Amino acid sequence: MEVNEKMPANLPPTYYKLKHEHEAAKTDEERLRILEEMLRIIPKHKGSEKVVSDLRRRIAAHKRAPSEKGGKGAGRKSYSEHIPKQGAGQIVLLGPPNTGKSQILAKFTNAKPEVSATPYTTTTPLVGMLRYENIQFQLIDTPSIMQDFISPTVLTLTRNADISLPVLSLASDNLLDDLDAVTALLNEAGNGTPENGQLIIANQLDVAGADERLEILKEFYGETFQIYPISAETGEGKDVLLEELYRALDILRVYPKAPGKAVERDDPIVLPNGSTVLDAAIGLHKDFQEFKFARIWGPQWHDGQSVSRNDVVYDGDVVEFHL
Ligand SMILES: Nc1nc2c(ncn2[C@@H]2O[C@H](COP(=O)(O)OP(=O)(O)OP(=O)(O)O)[C@@H](O)[C@H]2O)c(=O)[nH]1
Ligand SMILES: [Mg+2]
Repeated sequence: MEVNEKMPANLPPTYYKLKHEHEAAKTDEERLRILEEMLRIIPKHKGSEKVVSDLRRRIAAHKRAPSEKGGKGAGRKSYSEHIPKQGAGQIVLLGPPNTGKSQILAKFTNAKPEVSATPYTTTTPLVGMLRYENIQFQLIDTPSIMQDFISPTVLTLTRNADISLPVLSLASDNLLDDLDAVTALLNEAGNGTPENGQLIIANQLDVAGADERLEILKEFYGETFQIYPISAETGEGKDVLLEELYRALDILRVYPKAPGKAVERDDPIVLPNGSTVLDAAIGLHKDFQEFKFARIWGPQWHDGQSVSRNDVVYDGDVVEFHL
């Protein structure tokens, strides 16, 4: 197996040493270890983009099908990652390199991803919690997608997400190609397509020429995608985006109230739209599912009226359970 022949000139000597080791390696195990080491030490910039993407593809191929290659692959764990959901919804950022996915995670959450002008900086998914009013969304930053290769990890995350959220950059001169790469991933994952009102972030609204590029993007795709222009740098567009994410998650918040006590506003019960009084009781605590009766407050109700377990609840309702 030859590692990409068209090498940029400025690779470190260790890289070439490893390349020779790779060629001499006898087992897949060894080859994988060397490829990972090559990826680790290679400087990541525009000039090395091809080599980096080539290395990643080889590493993924080794991990995907170790036994097909003659190695002792039986019993190896799957490398495609699944991240358990937390908070009111799982939102997975995905997209081409350098669009600002890590910057969004860094600015919008407490997570500390590496943000850099070199493409493919992010190599593993990273999670942060994104506050929206009195709830939190789980935001996941992922390794950037490549033109000709879909990473199993990113694919799995995209599949399992409540919202798969592509991030494009208004600093890119290849916006339409970028969107094609994103669409290919969404189609493969079967989660997120224009038909179901796919949301897209157009980041870096603050850069020179962003307005013009946004116009072009809207002209071509404004009808098929819901495009949200933001600047992770300045925070512009963030509030509008968060409101839309809340709406797209299709959830509601109800507020529990103990008899004779004030309403708890800072810890809502979060439920899918269409949930019932019983769902709210279970959401509060399993002990409440046997409640005797419940009273409710909200625009759809008479203040404090009694409701039955199967009545649907509305966003913002206050519910008082009597055991
Ligand atoms: N001006 C401006 N620059 C931004 C913005 N968001 C990100 N950047 C810059 O764009 C570059 C790439 O940002 P990252 O967040 O590392 O991009 P990424 O999508 O995670 O890319 P990978 O390296 O592939 O992981 C960095 O130099 C950021 O500082 C933005 O809203 N405005
Ligand atoms: Mg990144």
